[in-house]
Amino acid sequence: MNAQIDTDVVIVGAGFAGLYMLHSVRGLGLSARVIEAADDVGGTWYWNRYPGARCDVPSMEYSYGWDDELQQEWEWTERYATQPEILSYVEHVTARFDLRKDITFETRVTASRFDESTDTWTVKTDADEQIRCRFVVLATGCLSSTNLPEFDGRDDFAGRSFHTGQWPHEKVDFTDRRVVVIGTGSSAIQSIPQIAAEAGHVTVMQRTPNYTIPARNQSLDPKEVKEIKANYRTWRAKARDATAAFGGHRPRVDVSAKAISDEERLERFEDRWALGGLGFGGVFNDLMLDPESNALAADFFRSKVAEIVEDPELSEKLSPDTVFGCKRMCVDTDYLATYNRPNVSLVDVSETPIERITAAGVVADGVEYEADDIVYATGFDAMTGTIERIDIVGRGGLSLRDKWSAGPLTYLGLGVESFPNLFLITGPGSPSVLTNMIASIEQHVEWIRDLIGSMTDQGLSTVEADGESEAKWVDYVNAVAGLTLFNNCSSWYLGANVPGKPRVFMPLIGFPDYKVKCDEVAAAGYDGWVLN
Ligand code: NA7
Repeated sequence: MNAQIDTDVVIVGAGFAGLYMLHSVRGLGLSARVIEAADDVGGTWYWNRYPGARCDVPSMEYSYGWDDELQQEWEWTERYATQPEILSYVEHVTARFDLRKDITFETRVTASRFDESTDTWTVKTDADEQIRCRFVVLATGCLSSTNLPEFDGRDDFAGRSFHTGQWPHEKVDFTDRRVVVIGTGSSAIQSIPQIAAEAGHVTVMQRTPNYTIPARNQSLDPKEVKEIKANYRTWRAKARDATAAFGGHRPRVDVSAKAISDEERLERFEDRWALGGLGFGGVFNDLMLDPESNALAADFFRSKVAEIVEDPELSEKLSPDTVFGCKRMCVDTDYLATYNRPNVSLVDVSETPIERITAAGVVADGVEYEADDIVYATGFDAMTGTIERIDIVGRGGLSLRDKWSAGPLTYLGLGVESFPNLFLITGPGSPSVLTNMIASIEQHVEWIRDLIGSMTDQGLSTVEADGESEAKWVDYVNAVAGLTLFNNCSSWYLGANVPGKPRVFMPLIGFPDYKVKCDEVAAAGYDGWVLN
């Protein structure tokens, strides 16, 4: 104890989570340093600059609610904000709250070791710096380590290669070029229509067709914005009571897809389809619980594909036969219709995987698809990837990688036994990616802030998840997932997209109950945590 420290808190990452954490730590009168790998703020929104990148949560909700002046003064222009607009918002917040001076850019945290004799962490960076602190907060994001499959010959390709999650800052011109896009997740679904509008030819390599709902993006109606802003706090509070921490102003639907007539069901599906966006998933209350209800939604989606895609063979290939909503639903603008263009073709790589990359292109099923550019829209080592790339060592020399070798173990998704004073924001075991991330981030930051504040007031030096509480929590997260259909596909929620990653459902389903539980834990003097 009483070891010399360089700063009270080290925060890893300068995205939405890290920036609010920094502001909150300052509010406690403590010092903090943020370490960020990029050369500027923004996190996910700094890296994902691919054409068409947009948030799939409405902009009036996908923004901070913790400062009323900020939320009153900022003007979003569209229902779904583009990546550049979100990034300028993040830059605005950074300047407005003078956050930059405590952020070290272009520096990666490589290791963090807990010293039991002094109750401090020593954080190491790739700039050969060692920072000693009391608390470490991992604000590393859930989708920040890209997944780049190890295709044979990947480095032989003579053209340009891009990953959607590490897109160049300057505009990439695809005019007249032959482009192969690998993947059909959200990043591909957003970027393919834009690339196709420019390119000579686009060949999409699809392993699994996806469910995607039209965004129906539009300019925001100033009258509607005014109404929301008049009661912004109450409006956001309602969102915090909604399952996914957004859309709280919409009435909850408490009807099973099977409880009504075929005509009424179709009408409801059509209404939600016309409204667009992720709200489609809330059309009935049992789509993720009852396989038959789920199949009805899947049938409806397939009928839409057949309606939009003119070529029946192509329409068949684009029709998923997987559980609806098991992988995160996508939200698109003109994705399916893009396949009606003469310069877009689809290669099904579900049965015969991509064989290799050559200097000239991509080989699948014995055919070489020549390309000037390859776009890897192959996703992320989600939720745990970035955390496990840091060599984190807690009590007794225990490494977090070893502790998590069979899947992540946390209490409330916020802390880990044997790793005192180390916090995760939107960590595995919390609802995170199943929610509006900003709402989840705010809830976590505020909870961590209050805990650190309370420890400071009481003169306590460590807090650590209790082993039994952690084990029960992990069982609970698994049990909740087991009640749903979320375990029935190869999603990144389960780590199934990364070869060799343990297959465990990582996020907790159910934001409002989770928030109540966190509040109860705090009110009971941090039940399930060991404080010293
Ligand atoms: P996703 O959703 O993980 O999508 C990645 C896509 O890449 C998906 O279609 C994968 O097919 C495909 N993929 C991955 N590896 C391969 C290999 N080896 N061969 C062929 N195809 C492959 O990532 P996104 O960036 O689109 O979206 C991530 C999240 O960001 C999204 O959910 C939103 O929340 C925002 P698969 O489906 O695994 O068969």
